Amino acid sequence: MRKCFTSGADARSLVMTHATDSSRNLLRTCPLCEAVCGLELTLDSGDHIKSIRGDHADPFSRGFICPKGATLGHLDEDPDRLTAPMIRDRASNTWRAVSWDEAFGVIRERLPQVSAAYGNQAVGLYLGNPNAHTIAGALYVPLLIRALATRNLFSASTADQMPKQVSSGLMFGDPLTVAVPDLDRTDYLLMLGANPLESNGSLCTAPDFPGRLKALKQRGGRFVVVDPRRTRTAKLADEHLFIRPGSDAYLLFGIVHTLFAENLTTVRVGVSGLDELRAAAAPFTPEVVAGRTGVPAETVIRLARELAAAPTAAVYARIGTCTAEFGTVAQWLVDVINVLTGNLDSPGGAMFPTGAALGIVRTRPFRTARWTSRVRELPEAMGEFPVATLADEILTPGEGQIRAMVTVAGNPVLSAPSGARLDAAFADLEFMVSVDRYLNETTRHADVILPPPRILQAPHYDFALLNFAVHNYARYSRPLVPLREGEMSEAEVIARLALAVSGQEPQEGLDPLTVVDEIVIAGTLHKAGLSDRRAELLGENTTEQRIDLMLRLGPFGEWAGGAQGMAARALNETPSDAAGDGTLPGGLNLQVLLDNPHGVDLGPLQSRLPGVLLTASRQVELAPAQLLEDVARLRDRLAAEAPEMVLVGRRQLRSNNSWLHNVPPLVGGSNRCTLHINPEDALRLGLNGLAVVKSAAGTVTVEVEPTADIMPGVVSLPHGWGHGDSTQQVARAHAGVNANVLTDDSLVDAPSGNAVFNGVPVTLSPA
Ligand SMILES: Nc1nc2c(c(=O)[nH]1)N[C@H]1C(S)=C(S)[C@@H](COP(=O)(O)OP(=O)(O)OC[C@H]3O[C@@H](n4cnc5c(=O)[nH]c(N)nc54)[C@H](O)[C@@H]3O)O[C@H]1N2
Ligand SMILES: Nc1nc2c(c(=O)[nH]1)N[C@H]1C(S)=C(S)[C@@H](COP(=O)(O)OP(=O)(O)OC[C@H]3O[C@@H](n4cnc5c(=O)[nH]c(N)nc54)[C@H](O)[C@@H]3O)O[C@H]1N2
Ligand code: SF4
Ligand SMILES: [Mo]
Repeated sequence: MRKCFTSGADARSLVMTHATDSSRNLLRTCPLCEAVCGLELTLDSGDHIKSIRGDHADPFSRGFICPKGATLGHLDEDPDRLTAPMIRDRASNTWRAVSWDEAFGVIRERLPQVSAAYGNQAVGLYLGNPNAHTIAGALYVPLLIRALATRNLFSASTADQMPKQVSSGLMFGDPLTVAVPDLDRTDYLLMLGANPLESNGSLCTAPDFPGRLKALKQRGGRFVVVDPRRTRTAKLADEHLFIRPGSDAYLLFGIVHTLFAENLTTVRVGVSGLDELRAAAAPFTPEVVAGRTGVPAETVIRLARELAAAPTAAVYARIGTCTAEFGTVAQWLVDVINVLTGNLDSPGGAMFPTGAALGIVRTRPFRTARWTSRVRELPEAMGEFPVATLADEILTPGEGQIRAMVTVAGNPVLSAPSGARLDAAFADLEFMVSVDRYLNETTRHADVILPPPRILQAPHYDFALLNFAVHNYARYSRPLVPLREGEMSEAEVIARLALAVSGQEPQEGLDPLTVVDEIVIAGTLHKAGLSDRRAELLGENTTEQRIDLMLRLGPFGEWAGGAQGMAARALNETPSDAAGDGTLPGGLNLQVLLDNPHGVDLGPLQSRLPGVLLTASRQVELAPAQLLEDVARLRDRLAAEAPEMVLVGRRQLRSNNSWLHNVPPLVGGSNRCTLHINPEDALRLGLNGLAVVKSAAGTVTVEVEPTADIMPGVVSLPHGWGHGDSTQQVARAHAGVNANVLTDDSLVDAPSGNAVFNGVPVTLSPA
């Protein structure tokens, strides 16, 4: 077996050098956002974080760090963080800390009562964003999903990226086959509805996104931003275009129309549906879309020409375009343009990353609507219902009504549309369990809260995010601080919760985590034809052994392709790498990552078509029927009148959705919950100081902040605020308002069920 990795001897000594007599330097991946930065932390003898720096030896993040990573110590020592399980007395609405046994005992008694009385569908599950950043979320939450056996599964995905997954699923056959811009090699980047200078990127894992954009400009590339706000990213770009919120699908169709009209298409991958696509694009002339988007027709035409003429180019679109009424159509058109300009799956274009760990192996083409939700008959996507219908399912009586909820790492009262309605819905439940570090706007409705330990006590591997990385890379971090008496890893919390919801107690003398892991390991080895190799798995515990197994069976792994792949390699029939072209290093396992604690560079993105396609045609589907249906709706909508004022969101560098507002160095300054409004609008509407903002869903009163950086007719509120009743001291002192009181859960993106946060019609008046 060819080994392409450097020796880890030097690296190993760095994992734990003694900074001074009593303190030590440790390495870990930052778990807060999608940028997966390597961190170097100095801990004192009491395991207290003394300082944090970016890890300069990390081949991917190269020392980058943002204010959130740098203040992880404050988060870690937050006095309001829960350190013991909590039980709420409903009569007095008071909380008390209890033992793990007592907490699981209450769950074991109460939750099965709800499913016994009303059936499995009466228990709902909501999974929040941090599940995408934890090993517990990746490896153990699936067990909880199985244990609950409910179709009432909801997550932050339908408040976020579901449109990208549905469009990818329909075009490529697998919702996890997502193309990312080849940021480090592209000559031209068209970015819509993303602000990576504040967010550090999403569905495009790229530590130091700002530096990578500067490098693009330095090598003579061009970079254009489309956003109703002149963001920090827009200011860095060569060109910024204002766009009316919710109209990206029109702009993108205008580009597609032009590519066809001017014969600028260069399709380099196997496709089907080209003629249907051309017909669908026909009505969306640059002039027609200009009326809707506010982007002049000649600009639309120029963008199409520039994309076609650039040696390499990528279109990338994120939250601003996903959380909109035509989110899936917009995401589809992003990849359509990447195909039509010859840039899909091509270096410098939009490419499919190769995650190192074996993922879910799908064998059938993706479909949605295999079942529908009870109240609004909304289609499932990836086994989930839209979070925009969670309140309906709790509040609408009838068979299958949700009467109990489990939430894991989520705060939907602040993050889901019609947040106030969801708040009332949670208050109406008979029982609720939350796995969370905080007592917050959502978990305050729980009967039991189960807290994970300190971030430093968890191991880390980015199972989800490394599948979207702009450079192939892997990094594993062991827990930096051991669990102490009375503390439980989140993995074990979830494994025990899965037992408790089924009314089961852990078997005497058996560790539930080990039991589960052994079952998974045996099953995986069996499928790979490697049942006799159990003893070879490395790791200090069964969680690590699972990771080792996933790395070995992954595309760069020592056991890639299972017994069959290994036999073929032994016969020298195929090279020792998954790409089959001799370009990928092979031989990966956990030991390689332990020997290289700064992370392992697995090389630039490689072309992966048609191998990764799972469509029935084994071609890229350019005109999926479900999306053409929505195009008809998009066309009809051309006649609708545009509202006078609409609301969009915004992310702030020093926030992270709803849960970093209790960290003193992160709040204050520019990180405040204010309503951005164009000075012309503020003057016209007589707004200064406080304004009352009304939508179909609700009303908030908030301080206005006039700025020419937002286009006229648009106002912006960041989400995740609204901590007025919080028991978190700092958050309450910087409460802000819940933007999602204004967003409306009755509206979703039809193909994906995704929530609509952008383009919400509002009226404004002085308070
Ligand atoms: N208006 C508007 N709304 C939005 C958005 C928007 O742009 N505009 N964005 C949407 C997007 S993209 C997302 S992803 C969602 C996020 O939606 P959610 O995931 O529901 O919200 P978060 O605020 O991320 O909540 C995370 C919760 O996890 C807890 N937590 C943190 N770390 C851990 C951990 O390690 N383990 C456990 N068990 N809990 C942990 C935190 O205390 C917090 O309660 O919000 C969406 N909402
Ligand atoms: N600092 C920080 N970083 C974060 C987070 C955070 O809360 N804070 N959250 C993390 C999460 S969960 C995610 S999903 C990512 C998201 O990462 P991004 O997708 O980069 O999210 P935003 O920064 O909200 O950028 C969305 C942009 O879309 C614009 N926009 C609004 N409506 C429209 C529209 O109709 N069309 C167009 N073209 N643009 C529009 C907004 O003005 C905004 O600038 O960020 C992650 N990183
Ligand atoms: S950019 Fe994201 S991953 Fe990097 S340090 Fe900041 S929060 Fe952590
Ligand atoms: Mo997100």
